[in-house]
Amino acid sequence: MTLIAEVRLRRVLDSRANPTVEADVLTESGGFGRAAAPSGASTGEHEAIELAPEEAIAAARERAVPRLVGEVYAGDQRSVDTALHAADGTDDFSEIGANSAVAISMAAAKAAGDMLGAPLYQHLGGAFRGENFPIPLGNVIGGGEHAADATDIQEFLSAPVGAPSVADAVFANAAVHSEIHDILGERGIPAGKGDEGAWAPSIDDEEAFEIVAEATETISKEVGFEIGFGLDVAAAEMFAEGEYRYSDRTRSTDEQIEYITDLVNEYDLVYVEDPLDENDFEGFAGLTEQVGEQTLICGDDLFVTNTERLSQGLDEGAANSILIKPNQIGTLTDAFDAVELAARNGFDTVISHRSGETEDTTIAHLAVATDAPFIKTGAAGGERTAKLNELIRIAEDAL
Ligand code: 2PG
Ligand code: MG
Repeated sequence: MTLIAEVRLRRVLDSRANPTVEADVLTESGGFGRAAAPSGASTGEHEAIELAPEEAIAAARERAVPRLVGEVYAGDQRSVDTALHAADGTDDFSEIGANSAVAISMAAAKAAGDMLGAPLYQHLGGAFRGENFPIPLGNVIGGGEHAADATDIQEFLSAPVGAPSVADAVFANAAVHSEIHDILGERGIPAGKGDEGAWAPSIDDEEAFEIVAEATETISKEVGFEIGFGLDVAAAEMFAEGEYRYSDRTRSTDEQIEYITDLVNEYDLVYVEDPLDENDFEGFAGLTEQVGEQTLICGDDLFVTNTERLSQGLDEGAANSILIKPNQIGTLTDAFDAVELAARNGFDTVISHRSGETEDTTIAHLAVATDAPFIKTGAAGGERTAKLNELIRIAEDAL
């Protein structure tokens, strides 16, 4: 094991053309790792704090870098991340910024893998992974906070659950994305794309359900394996003063639970993320009781990759799966702890991108390393395909 020799931090562009933090970590033996922080738009209220990149970089240079250089072994991830927490001193990374923390944490892991001559997924735990590969959930139509004047529901996700390989799954999602473009064209509906590369037409949710059901069915027949679909409702974004505000109506919590239950039954949804407000553990538990046997109810803004919030969810039976976003919690160690707690308790894990992304591929490795059943990383767009193509390469290498 060799010590961290240098940490470099800079501002680079993300997919929304906003600045974000990129970190390089170099080790004394010549290992090199580079990683960039992603950034959310529909962020959870309980997430670790992202600072303005310049501020995060200045604070990390002053407080974190001296605790890492010459002090910590790059391959000892827990020590790297403990040093980041110590440098920050708060419980939400509000001093050095979760964006600086996560970039350094991921870059250190990459430097350690490089030093060992191992791909990142192997360094992060590939030796303990099973025979499965993560199924990519591909955002094909969306709106919410990711596009103006589009659907209320944030993401309609193609889910190729019957795909025989990662590559088949990736290409199936791309085919669904393209089929939807054709259907929109036939209907005379113009559509640009939202932040994650999904089509963002000016249609209501009902029409989006019709179109996605038709497209997944068509492509499923074409490829010869099952393609279902799911949702990220991102319900916290439409929750105000105790009710869910859709474009055409409002729903009470009970009505929202009934609505989602009906959708699960009508469309055989395989996945529903954040169907209720981020503080409504009770509502999540009620819905999970109704449909938890037949679909995944996933907590994103509800859990924010945080083991304390996940523990509460486990106690209350709220959801049956968790979204994992390293930047929500600030370090890889914290993200791994959440994965482990979830897996030990029978929750499925979904490793996820953010709406603001870079060409960084760490989450593809993280999904394989942790044997996650799902990865949510879009269907189209360079910053999304960077992860999907990396999954294809990893599969060729290891699965
Ligand atoms: C989500 C994410 C990613 P954002 O809500 O799951 O799809 O969006 O990064 O904007 O929080
Ligand atoms: Mg979400």
